[in-house]
Amino acid sequence: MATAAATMPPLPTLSKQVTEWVASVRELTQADEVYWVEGSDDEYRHFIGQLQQSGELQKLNEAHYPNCFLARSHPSDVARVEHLTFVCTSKQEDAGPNNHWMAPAEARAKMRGLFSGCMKGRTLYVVPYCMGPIDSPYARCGVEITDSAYVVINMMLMTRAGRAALERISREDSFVKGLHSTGELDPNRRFIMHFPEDLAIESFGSGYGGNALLGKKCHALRIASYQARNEGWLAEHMLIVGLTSPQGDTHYVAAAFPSACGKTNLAMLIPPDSMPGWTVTTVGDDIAWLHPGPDGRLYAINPEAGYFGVVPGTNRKTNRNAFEMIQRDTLFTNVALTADNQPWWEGLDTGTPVIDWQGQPYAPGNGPAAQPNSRFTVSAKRNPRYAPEADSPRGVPISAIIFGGRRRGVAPLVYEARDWNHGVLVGASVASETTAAAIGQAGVLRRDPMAMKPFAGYNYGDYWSHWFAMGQKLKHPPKIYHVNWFRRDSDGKFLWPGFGDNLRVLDWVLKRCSGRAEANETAIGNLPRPSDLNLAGLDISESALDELLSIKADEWRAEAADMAKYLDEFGARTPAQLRAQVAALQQRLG
Ligand code: SAT
Ligand code: MN
Repeated sequence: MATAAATMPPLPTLSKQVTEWVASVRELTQADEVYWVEGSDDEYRHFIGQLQQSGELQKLNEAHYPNCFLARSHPSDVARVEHLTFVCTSKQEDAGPNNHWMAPAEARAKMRGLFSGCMKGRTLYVVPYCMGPIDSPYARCGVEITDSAYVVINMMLMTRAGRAALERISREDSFVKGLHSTGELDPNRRFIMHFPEDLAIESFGSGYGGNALLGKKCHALRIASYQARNEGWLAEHMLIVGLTSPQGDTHYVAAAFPSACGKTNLAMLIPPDSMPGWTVTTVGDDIAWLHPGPDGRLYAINPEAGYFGVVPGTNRKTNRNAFEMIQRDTLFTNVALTADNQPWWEGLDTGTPVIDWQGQPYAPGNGPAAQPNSRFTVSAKRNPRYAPEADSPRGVPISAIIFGGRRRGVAPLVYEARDWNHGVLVGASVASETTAAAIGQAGVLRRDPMAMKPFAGYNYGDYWSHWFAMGQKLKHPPKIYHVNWFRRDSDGKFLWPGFGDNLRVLDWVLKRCSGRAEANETAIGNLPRPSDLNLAGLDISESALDELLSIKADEWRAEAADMAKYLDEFGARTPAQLRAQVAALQQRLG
């Protein structure tokens, strides 16, 4: 990697749009040097070496965690910042009450001030990347300019970054422009701005995850959801999992849950011993781009190429695949350390922390040893159950869509929507307790329709209309479900074991999809009876099952009324069809 040579764009056919934009950013930021990322393994190793030298990365115990490194972020910069994240459309109502809005001119001026001269004495890295298989018509490209080498190596793991992406960009001459600087990490000078009408993102003052790896939430969800609406597809906060039954048929399921609610665990599920013969493979763990296919079914690609997963709680029992996956070639951010320099986190059943996530001697009085939103970054190829179809340019056909949240009450273990249009209400009704994935109080119940509250790049009212319109385009739409793995009893104990045992619910879902399972028709949708679920080998009480698989009409009447009130926030943009679905639900509830 010769930095001097890298000031020259590497392709003779390089799009002028890219070179002119890079030149203008260089002028604005006053960067000393420009480096174009090629995407090679040698280059990755070089960046790792550079970050070790600067002290930004620390090598972990090579015998136990080969090629693994630890990064510590600033203690005030450990999660997404929803209150500092803006969608800057020309008209405020296009961003909707679900987004913070700023007028584009005002936002651009503010960001110009912040970016002005901010890379003096530093290198500007140009990261061309492709979201999705490089040869897929569904994939979309972007270029992230950043002054953080940590961001570069994360983008190299999380996306298809480098020369191949730049070649595609030069061919298509259309890409998302993402500009990022870590700035001074001052929370008062931190903004994540989106300009969907210009396919542009500007992010300043954070080096963390969804704030800084612009291919992820900023591009693949906020900008892409806006593009998807115009172009007739969906960009969703969904994992994609492949399930092969003991009989040998394979189905793909997409599932939306809010951040830190177990998407990675479901995407990498290990079947319980009492369900032999099942094979579970991962297509994606966080984001799905869904397109109507030529056969009238819905096809999904995972735009990402790696996982940025929550570390705490990961162990051999909760997620053996993820646990094994992060034993090598992994970047850890904000975990604790043992005396022999191994990473440590809450929920790991071995070892003792001696250094906490902030680099201080561990003292239990100071809170958890690992930051609750500490993360691993690892290439998807390291997943022992990486689906071979994950790189397919046409995507995988989706049999069922599952929505879910973290709710101690009200929502049963699982229920099935009556049809696609009712499913739009089921998705729109997701409510979930907040988690450590965003700055703010955790454990507060909030509405999070389709698990997209922080990520829908336009007005939710228009977004629901788009969901209804998508149903019209599908001759064979997936069935839609809602699950809740987090239901608790009156003592606060979880009623359902979760993790691998969630396959029992997926088994019922797939049987329903092929007309091989019964259900109990209720006002909210179809629920399995205990006898409809495979419960072999599961130690669960009858009363727990009863609570998990029943609904209380008064709770649901209150829920429906609350939903109706929530929809009022979106005024005339709320589709009449969605109001009609709520009214029909209320009528069924009596
Ligand atoms: O920080 S990220 O947005 O990348 C992770 C998450 O919150 O889902
Ligand atoms: Mn996510």
